[in-house]
Amino acid sequence: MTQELQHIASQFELEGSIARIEGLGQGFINDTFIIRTEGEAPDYILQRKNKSIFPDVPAMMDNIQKVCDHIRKRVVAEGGNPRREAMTIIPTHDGKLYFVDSNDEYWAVCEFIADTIAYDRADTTELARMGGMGIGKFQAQLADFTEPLAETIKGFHNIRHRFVQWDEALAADAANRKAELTEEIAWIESRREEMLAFWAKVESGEIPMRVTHNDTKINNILFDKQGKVLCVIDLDTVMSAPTLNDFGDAIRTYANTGAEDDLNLENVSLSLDMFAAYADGYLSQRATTLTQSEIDHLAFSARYITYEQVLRFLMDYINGDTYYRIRSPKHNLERTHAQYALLQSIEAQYDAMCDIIVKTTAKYL
Ligand code: GN1
Ligand code: MG
Repeated sequence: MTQELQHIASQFELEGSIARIEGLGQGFINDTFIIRTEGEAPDYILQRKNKSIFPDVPAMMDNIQKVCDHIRKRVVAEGGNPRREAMTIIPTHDGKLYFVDSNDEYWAVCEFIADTIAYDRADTTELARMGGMGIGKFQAQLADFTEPLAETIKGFHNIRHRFVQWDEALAADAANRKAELTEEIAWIESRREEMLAFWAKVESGEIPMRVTHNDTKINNILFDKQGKVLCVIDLDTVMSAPTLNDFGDAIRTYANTGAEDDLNLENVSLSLDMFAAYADGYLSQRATTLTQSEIDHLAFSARYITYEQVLRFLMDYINGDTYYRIRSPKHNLERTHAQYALLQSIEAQYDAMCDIIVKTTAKYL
């Protein structure tokens, strides 16, 4: 593998020579490596993009490049450091944004940003506030981005589309697991109508589409050593979508007192303090720009995205674990249970969450 990786890495326009290549991180989708170089040259991130999940990697890389270029210009205009505050995509020697190997696998490289910290959970309200500011700033940087973006995953956070997949999964029952999942399936079905009612507001245009990251869980954000958001990474799912997705998905991780796949469901709950802190940071950047309907649905977006995550983990379990990387045979079911515990906690505190949004918005208007 090492030699193969060396061969793949050598296709890209790297500065310096390769010292070694190491595995990195714990993404559920792509395989990620770090290319360590000799001397002063930067290190690089090498990723095998999962082509069964991303059917058009060239279009995805094109999206990423356009968005990074835009952010880089904004950073430069504001006197920031574009090599640290924007992702730098490295092309191949023949100028492509990806390399296809002899097994028809797609690879891409970007610069590694040194001296940063990535978190798997938020332990302080200050970190949650900074995370909210970072995503708010990311959205603001892209507010005047007008180029069309390819839809890298069809209907990614479109619950109507997810229900089509869900109904197919139940009908096929590919792994023969449906019979043991009566209770879990009812969790999904009992909320189908309220989720579709929300999505109808997107379809009618009441809730607008904007450039959206779509995967803002905490470990997709790099913080500097002073605790500020430096750069938002993992742009694979940047698309035009309701920007509420980014708020909801962030709350799903920042405000969870437990882990995404916690086996002890008593650990799992929504921390109102973390929620308030994230909302404060986020609205400090976005309150004057969002529409009233977006603001009115911020708290609901945490229910929506967490519900969708319950559905996606359960659907993957029903399908026989074909989408997410799993670490044990029941991992997707464990994730389903842990995310459902979070959803219940969000539902129980929903009124308080709505109050926090009203008060915090008023502070910044
Ligand atoms: C995946 O790739 P990663 O680990 O950042 C997934 C997200 C899920 C998340 C669950 C393209 O994100 O949508 O919310 O796992 N990404 C894709 O933790 O499906
Ligand atoms: Mg990621």
